[in-house]
Parts: sequence; structure tokens; C-alpha cells
Amino acid sequence: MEKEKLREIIDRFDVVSTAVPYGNGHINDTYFCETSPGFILQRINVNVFKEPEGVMSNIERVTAHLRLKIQKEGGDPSRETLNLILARDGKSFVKTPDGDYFRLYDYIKDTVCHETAENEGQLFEAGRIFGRFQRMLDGFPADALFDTIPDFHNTPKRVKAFHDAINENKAGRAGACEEEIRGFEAFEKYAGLICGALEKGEIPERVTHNDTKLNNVLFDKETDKAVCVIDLDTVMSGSLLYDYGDALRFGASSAAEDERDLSRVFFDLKKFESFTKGFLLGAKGCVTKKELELMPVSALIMTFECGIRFLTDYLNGDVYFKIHRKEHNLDRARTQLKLIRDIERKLTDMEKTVSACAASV
Ligand code: ADP
Ligand code: GN1
Ligand code: MG
Repeated sequence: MEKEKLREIIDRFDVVSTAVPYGNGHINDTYFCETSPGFILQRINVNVFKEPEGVMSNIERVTAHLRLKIQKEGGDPSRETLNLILARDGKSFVKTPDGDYFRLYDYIKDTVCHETAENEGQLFEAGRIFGRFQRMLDGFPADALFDTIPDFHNTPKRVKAFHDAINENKAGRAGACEEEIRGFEAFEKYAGLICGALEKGEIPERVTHNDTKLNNVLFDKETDKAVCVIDLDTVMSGSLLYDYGDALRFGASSAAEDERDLSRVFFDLKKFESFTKGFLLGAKGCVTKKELELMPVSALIMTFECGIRFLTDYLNGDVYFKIHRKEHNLDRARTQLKLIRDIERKLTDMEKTVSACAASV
């Protein structure tokens, strides 16, 4: 977007600054405002988030709740949660005449994001902060939050969308990825396990983050301790297993989500163990017995779900996720397929690890 237009938008937040593109998200457009103190400006992707004002209302409420909890525990809310800057008219967003929505956050200084985990310590820290996120929102009325993307982690519905995309074959690519399609189909038997348990009331509905990628955690530049959970657009009602499983999908992989050399991609059990320890410690006893039981398979389900979402988008002609090269979505789908095959083989070991970690916290 043009610099001048961005400057005008920032001015509506009562800030004078220029903005430069920033970060590696697949959904929103993120800019860094260079003037001290820094700010993060984001254009909300309205193709993905059909009701951006609902998104902003959720973020306002959740960050206000987190701020109080962090204060109570003696933490620093200016670093440990996102802080929205209000626009001149008192709203938490600016709407442009073209229908674009922008929001501004304080830039959390001296932090970094990891695109792939470099060591197990980072996984422990990510687990601890996502577990803490769950604990701090335990008791927040989940049904009071707006459903920013209905059925976001409804895996059976994702399977249906996948089959629709295969049948419609909009971009004429189904023939070229037949092997991947068959590969994912072999795992469809797992799709209903989390949603089914939620429907039967075997596991609780909670306030969940729903997009627990490692790069949605800010780490302290010096100590590499997790500082803040970011990217709150998808915070809504869900299952703790969505957050746990999705974090492992990305964080416990040995390689980047879009690695082309599949011989480098496997599910790292050491990273899995570190994340699990951190998560159970951060969640401090708010995890139920049934949730514990489903934790290992949730990593498979969430990886499967994301894999078929990438492949669905490839089949539909790359209309959802940002891509940076031809076949980017197919490459992403292939890594997820490699991971679920590996996770399935390792499920028994993972079950033992979860039990051991649960017994030790
Ligand atoms: P997306 O939804 O597109 O993934 P994110 O909200 O995750 O967007 O932001 C993209 C990147 O911008 C993050 O990975 C992080 O590097 C950076 N970022 C976002 N918010 C902040 C913040 N408040 N302080 C510092 N960096 C941030
Ligand atoms: C998107 O916004 P980002 O890059 O953190 C997506 C997630 C996927 C992820 C895959 C709203 O997350 O669901 O798991 O890409 N977010 C949305 O990398 O669809
Ligand atoms: Mg993000």
C-alpha cells in the first residue's frame, strides 16, 4: 500500500509515522511504524474475517481481561499482552472509505519471532505461554465472544470443503496432486475425534486462541523466554486441543512449513515433549483427563486439518493463504502429509510422554 495513504491512516490514530511492511503472516498485512516508540499497524484481511468489527470487539475484551490477570500475577501487561491504540474517534480500528479496516498496537520491543524452532527450550517456552493463555482465560465466558470464523476448526467440515474442491477442480489441478489427495484421504478417520468429543460434552468448550503457530509468540531477544501471545483474530470458543495440537503441528516439526526437501521433514519427539511439559505447567491443572487422553492424537488431527486446508486452497487456485511462489500451497500440504504419517507411527510413544509429563507437573 502507498506510503502516503498509510500515513493518513496512522494519523487517524493520532500518531505521526511512516510504515514499512513487516512479518511473515499468511493472512493480514502488517506494517512497522518506525517512529519511536514503535507501533504495529495491521490491515485486517476482510476476505477471511467477514466481520472485522466483531474481531476487534473480541480482541478488546480478551486483552482487557488478560491485562488484569497479568497485573494480578505481578507481570508486566505492557509486554505480556497486546495493547491496542485507540483512534481519534475512540474506536479500536480505523475504517477507510474503501472498506479497509486497520488497527494499531504498541510495538513490543526487544522481542523476536521464530519461524522454526531452533531448540527444545523454545518449545518449552511456547508451551508454557500457550498453556498460561488457556489458564488466564479459563472462566472467561466463551459464548460471549463473537465467532470470527464460524467452524474454523470443525475438521469434518474442512474435509467436506476438501472434497468439494476436488470435485469442482476450479483451477484444473486435481490431476496433478492425486497422490496427495489419496494420502490425506487415508487419515479422514481421525477427523471427527475432537469435534465429536466437544459435541458429546466429553471435553469442555473454552476460550481458545485457534492459531498457535510458533511465530505467533514473541520471545525476549536476550533471554529467549516467551513474552507475549499475539495474533488474536481467531480467539473464540473452541477446544484446548485445537491450541495444543496446532502448536505442535508447526513447532514440533523438524523443518519449515513450506520445506520442499521432504527428507528434512519429521515430527520431533523431543520438541513434542518439551512443548507438552511447558503447556501443562503453564495451564496448571486446568486440563481435564479426557483432554489429556486426546492430546497426542490432536497433533495429528490439527496437522491433517491444516494440510487439507492448504491442499483445498491449491485446488481452488490459491484464494485464501498468501503465497510467495507457484505451488506454495502444494508444498505446504506435502509437509503436513509427511508429518501426519510420521505422527501416526509415533502415537504410542507420544501417549507415554503425555502421561509422564502430566504425572510430573
Ligand atoms: P498474521 O495474522 O498475518 O499472522 P500477526 O498478528 O501474527 O499477523 O503479525 C505478523 C508479525 O508481526 C508477527 O509474526 C510479529 O513478527 C509481528 N508483530 C505483530 N504484532 C506485534 C507487536 N505488537 N509487537 C512486535 N511485533 C509484532
Ligand atoms: C494462518 O495468520 P497466520 O499466518 O498466523 C491461518 C492459520 C493456519 C496458518 C498456517 C486465520 O495463520 O489457521 O494454521 O496460516 N490463519 C487463518 O500457517 O486462517
Ligand atoms: Mg501470525
